[in-house]
Amino acid sequence: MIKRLIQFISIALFILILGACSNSMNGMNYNNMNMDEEREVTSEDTTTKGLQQTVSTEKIELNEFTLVAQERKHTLTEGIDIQAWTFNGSVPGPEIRVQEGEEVKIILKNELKDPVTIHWHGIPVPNNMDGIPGVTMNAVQPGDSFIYEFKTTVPGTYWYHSHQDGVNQLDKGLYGSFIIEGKNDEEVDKDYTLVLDEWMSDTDSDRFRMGHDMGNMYDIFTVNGKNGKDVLPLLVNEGDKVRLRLVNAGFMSHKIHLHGHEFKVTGTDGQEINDPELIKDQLISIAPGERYDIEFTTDNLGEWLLESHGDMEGTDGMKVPIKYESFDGASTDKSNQQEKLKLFDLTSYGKEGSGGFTLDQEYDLSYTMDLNTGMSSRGMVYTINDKTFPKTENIKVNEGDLVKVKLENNSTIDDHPMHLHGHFFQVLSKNGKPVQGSPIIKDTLNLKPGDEYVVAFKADNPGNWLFHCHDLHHASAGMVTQVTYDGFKPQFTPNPNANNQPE
Ligand SMILES: [Cu+2]
Repeated sequence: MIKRLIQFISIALFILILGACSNSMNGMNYNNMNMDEEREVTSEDTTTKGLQQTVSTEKIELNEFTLVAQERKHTLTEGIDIQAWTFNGSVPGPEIRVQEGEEVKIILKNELKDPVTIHWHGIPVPNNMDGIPGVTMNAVQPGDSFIYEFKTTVPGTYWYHSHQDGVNQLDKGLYGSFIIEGKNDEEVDKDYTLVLDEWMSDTDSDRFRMGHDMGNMYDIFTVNGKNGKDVLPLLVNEGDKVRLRLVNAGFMSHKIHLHGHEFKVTGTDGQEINDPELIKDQLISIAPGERYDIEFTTDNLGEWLLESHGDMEGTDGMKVPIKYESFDGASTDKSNQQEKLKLFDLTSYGKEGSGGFTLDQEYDLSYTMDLNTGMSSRGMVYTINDKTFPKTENIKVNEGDLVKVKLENNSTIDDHPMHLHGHFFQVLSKNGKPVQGSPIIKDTLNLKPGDEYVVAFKADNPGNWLFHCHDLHHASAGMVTQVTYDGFKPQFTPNPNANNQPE
């Protein structure tokens, strides 16, 4: 209660400070938002004038291709045009589909006026391919190119996004899905990828000035870049086995409800769940950076919704119709987005198996990460062990170390979806209770306020790797650390003129 009060007073103070220095917004690390650039998210704006319209998201199934970062005008729904930053002219960027074990070569070409990079979220690439400006490479300057090359070792659902000034560049649309199809993947009839995100209709309001944690400045929710009635339906036939790959590219969690069908959660963050059972009418809460794969059989002729639940302003616009092609009647399914259904619990789902780690085994290293919210003279900060990046203490490892990390969210109102680069970790316990059911292997783990998790990983990929919150408002305001390998030397020289902004 006292903590809550302190937090409330902190936020109130923060608003006062903001009000007093609204013209110096650019000088603040918090949000790091350029008001002029952000103002484009209104329908009558002139900043989209002269820009080419976005194209629909293409599927790339090659192992060598080019991604061009470029500015476009994008229509979220009729009447709402935004100035978007895109890969290959679409929001999301191309859906990349490659096979397990392939060598891929991706040329990033930057046609924007700001530097960019690409990070392959969740894919354990070599460190120099991880796309972190100032940590693994220099940001790719306007007009320049960079070649990424790596092997697709672990099949699953991943995504890619710029890691330069991410809080702004992801907000503008610089992301896409990356699917590695496995040799032993179960055959399905339909395989759809759904990328979730949020946008702002009005960035000039008081609500915007109050910042991310006061009310909600994101009021337009999208699936594959489209809102409301413009969301493309999923077409199915009776008897189809359907796989949906849900990817959250936004900065908010979304609770997704599949209507009319039983389903299984078959994977998360690119890793299979052991022997998942059928469930129904449970909400899959998907946090920023996370992925969930679900599968169902189309045994209920009609037209159904896959919809977001909750009472946020944007919730209403995040609905995907599922249409049986042979159905020509009127849909009887209705939205029930306000209904508080059971939340899917990953920590007691599927069958036990070996994930490689146990709570009581020996570890070479143990770390604790105390995640918290605080105030500084610059405004709100998000801390790891009371420090903000780049002053946070690194998690120092030797190659081969078995590392145990206890994560504690001591913020009173903020979720922290923590993402580790270059490695998967196994989730061993939640709030002191060992994980039941299937082993949980992830790269992004959401901590609600008060949550405490113990995770473990093997230091098997030498480099300097970010470990950070994927609410990038929190990352840009401090919640970033690194896992660093003893003796590792990056293969690039940081260029002080590259404007590297890793968080
Ligand atoms: Cu956070």
